[in-house]
Amino acid sequence: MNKTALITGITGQDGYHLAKLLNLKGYQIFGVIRGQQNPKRNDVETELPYVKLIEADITDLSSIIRAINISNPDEFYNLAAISHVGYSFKDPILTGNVTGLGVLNCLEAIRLTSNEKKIRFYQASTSEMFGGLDYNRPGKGYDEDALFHPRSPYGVAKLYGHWITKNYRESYGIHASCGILFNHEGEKRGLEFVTRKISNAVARIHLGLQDHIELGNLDSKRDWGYAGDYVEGMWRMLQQDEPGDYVLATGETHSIGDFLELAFKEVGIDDWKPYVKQNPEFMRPAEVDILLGNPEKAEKVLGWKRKVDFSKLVSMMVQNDLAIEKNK
Ligand code: NDP
Ligand code: GDR
Repeated sequence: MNKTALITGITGQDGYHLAKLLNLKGYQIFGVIRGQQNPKRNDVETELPYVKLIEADITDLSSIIRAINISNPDEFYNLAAISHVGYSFKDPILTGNVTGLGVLNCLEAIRLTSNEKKIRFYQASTSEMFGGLDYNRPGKGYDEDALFHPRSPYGVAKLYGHWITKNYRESYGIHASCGILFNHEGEKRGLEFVTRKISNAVARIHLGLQDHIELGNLDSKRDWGYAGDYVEGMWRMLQQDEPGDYVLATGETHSIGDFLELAFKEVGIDDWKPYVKQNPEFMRPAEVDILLGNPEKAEKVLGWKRKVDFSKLVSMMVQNDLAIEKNK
C-alpha cells in the first residue's frame, strides 16, 4: 500500500525537493500552507500538482491537529521554520514561537490525536546549533556528538526543537528523528540566502542588468551541498527501524569568497572583487565563522552520500539564474 506524507514548509526549498522525491516513490502527499493568500500558492500548485494543500500554521496547534486528521499520514516532515539566521535577530520572539515552539505543536498534535505509534516524525535540525565555536574536532568536522553552542535566535530556537523532538521520542516512544543538516542550496534556494543572492547577481551582471552586489561577511565558511541530495537523507531516516539523529553534510568547507570566485568564473569573469561591495546591513550581531560536517554515521547507517560537489553546485545555480533572467 502506498504511504502518505504530511509536509510542513511545502512552499520552501526543501518542501519542493522532498515532494518531488516522495512523488517518485508513490506517496500520497499533503502540504501545509499558511496564510489566507500565500503568494507562493500558485507556484506550488503549478510545480507540485500532486500535492494536496491544507491551510495550517505550526504556531496554531488546532490547525496542525486538523491537518493530521485530514491527511492521516504515515510520515510527518516538519520543514517549516523562520529559517533566515540574519532575520532571526530582527524578529527573535517570532522565531522562537515558530522555529522552536512550532515543533512542540507538531509533536503535541501527534500525541493528542493518539498517533504516537503510527506517525514517523522528521524534524529539520541544523548545523547552526553547533555555532562554529567549540570547534572540537579540527579537520574531522561536527558529528552527532559535538557540543552545541548556537549563535543566533534561530540556532537557539532550533536547539529547542531538536531537544523536544528527542524528548518526545524518549517519553512517548514516537519514531521521531532529527536530521542535523548543513547548508544545502540549489535552484529553489530563496534569494535572501547568500548562495542564491550571488548566483542571481552574477547572472544579472553578466546580462548587464545590474553592476554590483552588496554582501556582508565574506570570510565565513560553510559546508555547502545540494538540496536534492539532502531530502533523500531525510526520507532514509524515516525508513529505519529505529529513530535517530543524523548529520548530513559534504565534509568540505568553503568561504563566501570561494563561492564568488567560482560563480563569476562561470560567466567568464576572473576577478570578482570590483563587483562586490561590503554593506554592514548584511553583517550579523554574532557570526558562525566556520561549519564543517562529518556525515560518517549517515553514510554508514543510511547508505546516504551526497552526489553533487561544490563546483557543480555553483555552476548549476548560476546557469539556472541565467536561464531565468534571460526568459523574463
Ligand atoms: P525555507 O525558508 O525555504 O522554507 C521555510 C518554510 O517554512 C516555508 O515554506 C514557510 O512558508 C514555512 N513556514 C514559516 N513559518 C511557518 C508557520 N508559522 N507555519 C507553517 N509554515 C511556516 O527553508 P528550507 O526549505 O531551506 O529549509 C527547510 C527546513 O530545514 C527549515 O526548518 C530550515 O530551518 C531547516 N534547515 C535548512 C537548511 C538549509 O540549508 N536549507 C539547513 C538546515 C536546516 P511561507 O511560504 O508561508 O513563508
Ligand atoms: P546561513 O545561510 O546563515 O548559513 O543559514 P546564509 O546563506 O544566510 O549565510 C551564509 C553566510 O553568508 C554570510 N553572508 C550573507 N548572508 C546572507 N544571507 N546575505 C548576505 O548578503 C550575506 N553576506 C555574507 C552570512 O553572514 C553567513 O556567514 C542557512 C539557512 O538555510 C538556515 O536555515 C540553515 O539552518 C543553515 O543554513 C544551515
